[in-house]
Amino acid sequence: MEIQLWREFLDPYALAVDELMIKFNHLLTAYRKSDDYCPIDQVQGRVKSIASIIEKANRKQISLESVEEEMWDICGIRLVCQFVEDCYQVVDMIKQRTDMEVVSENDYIAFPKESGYRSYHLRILYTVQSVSGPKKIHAEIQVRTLGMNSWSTIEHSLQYKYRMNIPDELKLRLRNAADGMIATDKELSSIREEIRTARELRFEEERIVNDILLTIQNLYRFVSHREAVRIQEEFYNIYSSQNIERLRSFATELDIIAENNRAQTIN
Ligand code: 0O2
Repeated sequence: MEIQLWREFLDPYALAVDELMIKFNHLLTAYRKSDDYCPIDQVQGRVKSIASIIEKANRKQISLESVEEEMWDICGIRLVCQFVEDCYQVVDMIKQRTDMEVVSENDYIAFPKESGYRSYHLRILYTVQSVSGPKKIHAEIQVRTLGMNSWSTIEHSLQYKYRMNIPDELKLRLRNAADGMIATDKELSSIREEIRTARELRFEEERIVNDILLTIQNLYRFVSHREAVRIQEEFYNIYSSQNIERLRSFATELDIIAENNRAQTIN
């Protein structure tokens, strides 16, 4: 295929990656806005490079004419989670969506590959509106924990270095490292409530501080300079006490002051 034709061929895949990333990132933002814990920690996406498509087609003995039907990961989305439990929750969320159709799945978390690779793979059909009308394209969503992600990234670079022929001794060490990751994931799952609460508190604090700063900024236009400075100093004092309760009640008091001065901010 000529380079120009490859570009045209890959165009809808690029559109799908953009759209899917926006959708999953939107979920992340929506959860955070409502101070809820989001099972997705990071969203990544990419269109496979032409070189990588050709290399994989050779490796898997797929003819270039049938790449569109047979290669599912030209458009790839990776959803990285903190805990194994989150991965399964994310898989369920995806299956319930009406804007993508899950065609098949592979649970390499419960059943890791020989290499030690773990991840949940979903093959989906996703419709994009291309210049020539609606087009259903194949995409692969990989759902994995942060630990699985680092292992896989490292192993992937080694595969690249050794041209898919990693020496046996190194393979064994990678499998040992994968076992270590399984143990780490289990350990983290056992303290996940504590980690989740800490994280939620951090996001709540960030949100409150942002609201307070916006309101103070606004108040400068409605109250005397001296009063605004006093409020600002009080905020610095409370913030440095690292007491979320005090921060919450300060935010409430500030809202009342803003309301009385008709200086509320709209977020
Ligand atoms: P790249 O550069 O990441 O795109 P599936 O049918 O998808 O459930 P299967 O049959 O293993 O699983 O498919 P395939 O095509 O071999 O693998 C799909 C993708 O999964 C790979 O894409 C990798 O991203 C990832 N993957 C699968 N096995 C391994 C593994 O042993 N190690 C690592 N690091 N990743 C793996 P690409 O095209 O190989 O790579």
